[in-house]
Parts: sequence; structure tokens; C-alpha cells
Amino acid sequence: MADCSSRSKLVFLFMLIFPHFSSLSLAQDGLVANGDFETRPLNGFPSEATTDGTIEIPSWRTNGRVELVASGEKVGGGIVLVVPRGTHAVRLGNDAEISQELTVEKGSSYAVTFSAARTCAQLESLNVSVPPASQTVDLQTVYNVQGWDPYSISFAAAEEKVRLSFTNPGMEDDPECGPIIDDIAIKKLQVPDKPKDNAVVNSGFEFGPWMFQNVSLGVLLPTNLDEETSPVPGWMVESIRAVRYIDSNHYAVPEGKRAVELVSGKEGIISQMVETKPDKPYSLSFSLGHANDKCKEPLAVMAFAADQAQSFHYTPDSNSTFQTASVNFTAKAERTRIAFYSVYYNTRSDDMSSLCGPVVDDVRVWFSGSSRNEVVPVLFGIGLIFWAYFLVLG
Ligand SMILES: [Ca+2]
Repeated sequence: MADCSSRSKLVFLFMLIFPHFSSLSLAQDGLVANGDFETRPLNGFPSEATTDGTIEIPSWRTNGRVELVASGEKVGGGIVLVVPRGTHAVRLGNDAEISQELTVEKGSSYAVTFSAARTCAQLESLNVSVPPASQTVDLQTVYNVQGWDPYSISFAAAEEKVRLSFTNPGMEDDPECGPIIDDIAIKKLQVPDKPKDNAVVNSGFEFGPWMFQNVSLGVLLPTNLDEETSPVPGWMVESIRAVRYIDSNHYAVPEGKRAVELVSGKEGIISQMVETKPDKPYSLSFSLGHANDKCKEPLAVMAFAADQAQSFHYTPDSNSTFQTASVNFTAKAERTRIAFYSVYYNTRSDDMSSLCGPVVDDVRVWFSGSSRNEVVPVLFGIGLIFWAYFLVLG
């Protein structure tokens, strides 16, 4: 009797634990396993010089020359390695690769955030892939004086088990060159609702990639022409250069907690195809702001909607870090492209080299013909009441 009840207790306990087991293995939002490379390898970090053998990187599979590097370390030519955060990061030599298997929700989209730095002045890039998705991120442009930046790419999960890989596709002359990566995080992307009175999806940029609370550099969004799978759902980055996704913890954001800063002049274009009715009048409005990041003015954006293009200068106001701008247009098709780029190439006034620019947020597109149609019957109604009044009095 006692045996039986303890066994059923065990079964019950097992049933209680088992579903948790399967959900535990599902990738959680945030750092992936040893995504910051701070987990100590079994035979110690190479900088501790306890071994000459190959270093295993916990939780990662490596291929080619992959090194665990420590901050302050120097490579040939006296270049001091930049480690984005913490003490350790990895450097990928020519054709080298690190990868990790993730358990995800099949059919969902995910954003991968990672920090990267180049080591040499040569053309360096990083290929990030989750098959069948693959994207090469150009590290040639240093957006920040600190020498590294967080980036985000996205993928749609075709399977429950996917392999996230980082590869250095370059064939550098100097084997000590090659990108450094750190702080790899993942976030399941939610599909934003379509608001009733606004044709823009994710209009305030509130849905986006993982951002580390203690990183003040925002997240760069490189080229992404796939609106279905975008680290900032609904939005595309049409240009070769990136735009910066920013948070209200570190920047002035016009609405909510997130916005975009156009940091690449005319080479950083963010756009969306919005649903419209052909030949109908619409208005595009948006917040144009200053990120409060010491960005040297003037700041201006070029806004596009259908065949309209208009530039707007940010005019500083002591009471606010943003203003509202709008463009009227007539839709030509079922879908209308709206887009923004920065008119100027701006840098921060304190270091003169970190790239910055105007902030865009709270983008709205609405049918502007409706207000006139509503006003007319109301006026007509008021007129009728007046007539009735005079008739009664007369
Ligand atoms: Ca926002």
C-alpha cells in the first residue's frame, strides 16, 4: 500500500517535472548558453597559460582557428584587442566558425543580437547563419569610437532545433586579423497588432531585438530586405549601411521605450510597405527627435511616401527633444512605400567620430479624406436644426 502510493507520487512528480523539462530547453530571451564567453573552459582560459592544447569553448562547437581572447591582450603589430564586454570574447580566424544548437519554436521568428569588433583596418565581415537564413554583416564601418557595436539579424525557425553559426568568410593576409564577437543573445519576436487608425505596423518601433540593459550603444540594424522576418517587425533596412535601434534607458526616445536613430546619412534607409487604397488621400506623420547623445546639429530627415519626398529639419526646443512632422500624399497602389533617411552625416560633438543622427518614432499613416467627409454632414445637420428653430419661432 505504502509502496503503491509512493510510486504514484513519483509518477505524479515526474509528470509535473516533465513538461517543464521540455520548456526548459527552449531558448529563452537573453544571452544564449555561454553567449558572453565568460564560462571557464575545463582546462582554463588560454590567458592563464596553464595549457598549450586546444581550448574548448563551453557550449560552443568550433571549426578552424577560434581563439578565446581577453581584454587588453595584444596581437602582432601591437594592436590591443577590443573585448566588447566582460573579460573574454572570441576571435575568428580565416574561415573559422563557432556554432551552437538552439531549441526554438518552429514557425516563430527570432532576432539574434551580438556584439562585434574588427581587429584590423582591412575589410572584415561576419557571416551569421541559421540555415536556410544567412547574412553577412559588414564590419568595415566603425559606428562607435569604442570600436565595437551590437548588431541584430533575424531568422524564421524552420525546425525546432536550429544551428546558429558565426563564420569569418574573409581570407586575410594576416592570420591575426579577423572579427571578435561577444554577447550573443536571442529574442523571440512578437507579431505586432495592426492598429485600426494607422496603416503602419510596429509604428513606434516597440517590437525589436534583445537589448542589454547595461549597454549604451543601441543595436545596429544592418541591411534587411525581408519585411516578414525583420529584427524590428514590419520594417526593412534597404541600405548597405545600418540604422541604430535605441532604447529610452540610454537615449531620448519620443514615444514608448524604443525608436530608431538614422546614423548613416543617405546610406541608412528604413522603410515599410503600408496598406493603402489607390487614389485616396493620406497623411504620413512621425516624431523627429534628438537622441540626446551629444549629436552635433543640424539634424534633418528626408521622408518619403508614395511619390512625395520632403525634408524636415529638427528645430531644437528647450521643452522637448522631438517635434512632429507630416507629409500628405495620394496613394497610387494597394501598398505604399514610406521611408526615411538622414539628410546629413552627423557625428558626436564630444568624440567627433561616433556616428549619430536624427531620431524617428511614432510613424503614422492614415486616410486623410475621412475628416472632411465627416465634417460636411455635421454642418448640414446643424443647418437643419437652425432652420427648424426659425420655422418653429416664425
Ligand atoms: Ca517608440
